[in-house]
Amino acid sequence: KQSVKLIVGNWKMNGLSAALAQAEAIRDAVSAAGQGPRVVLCPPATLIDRISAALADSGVAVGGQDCHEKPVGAFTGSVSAEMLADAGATVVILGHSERRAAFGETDADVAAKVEAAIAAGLEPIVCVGETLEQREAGEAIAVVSAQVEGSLPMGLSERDFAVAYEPVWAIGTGLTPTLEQIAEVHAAIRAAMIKRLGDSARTAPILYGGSVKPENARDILATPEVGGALVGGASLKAEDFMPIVKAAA
Ligand code: G2H
Repeated sequence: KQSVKLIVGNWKMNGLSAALAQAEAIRDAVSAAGQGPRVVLCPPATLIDRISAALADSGVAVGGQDCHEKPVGAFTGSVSAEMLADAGATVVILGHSERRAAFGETDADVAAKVEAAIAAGLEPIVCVGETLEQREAGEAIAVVSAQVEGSLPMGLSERDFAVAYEPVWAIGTGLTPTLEQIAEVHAAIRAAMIKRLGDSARTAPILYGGSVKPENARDILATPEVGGALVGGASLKAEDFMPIVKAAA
């Protein structure tokens, strides 16, 4: 029997107060749909408090998109894991390629943030993925495996977490890998997770992310070792997001 899938919406830097209505529409549609996947919405940090209040007890959880590695201190502009939890988040996306690229986050930085997240009781979703250049050089598996080993701290053993495979060239581009390519990388990620963390890493879901849409969600979610999806653009509106949620039921 398949375990329950995990569908995570990553709103990135999209969403003002008016977006609360979309979160409420997703909440209502998820509860109307009945049995389905676990659903998490990750809005900008400024909306976490309001959206988590609106989604309380609805079955749709709320997450952050990043956190600082330190619990508190003189880090102007940063948000700690405990602050996310205090605002109502139960999950946090870490090491997204946009942060690795634009903010220079290394595997070691991501691992430190994962430690901070688990110390605050958050469930981390750790992102990995190769660039187009790396894929064309035949390095995708090696790059992704090294990212898994470097970004997952030993403290994750026995904790709830997920890994998300997001090929950089598939993010926001409309391009997606073939199902065979997804299966191959997910199998390599599972092997790297077990090598790093032992048997406790056999059940943590491995999400696929990168241009997941209503049209491709069903096939991607039926691919071996795909435990769910990390959805960007198509998570902003309930009408796009709900077909993906339903494809995971
Ligand atoms: C990849 C993904 C969500 P999109 O960044 O994390 O975004 O679905 O827009 O490609």
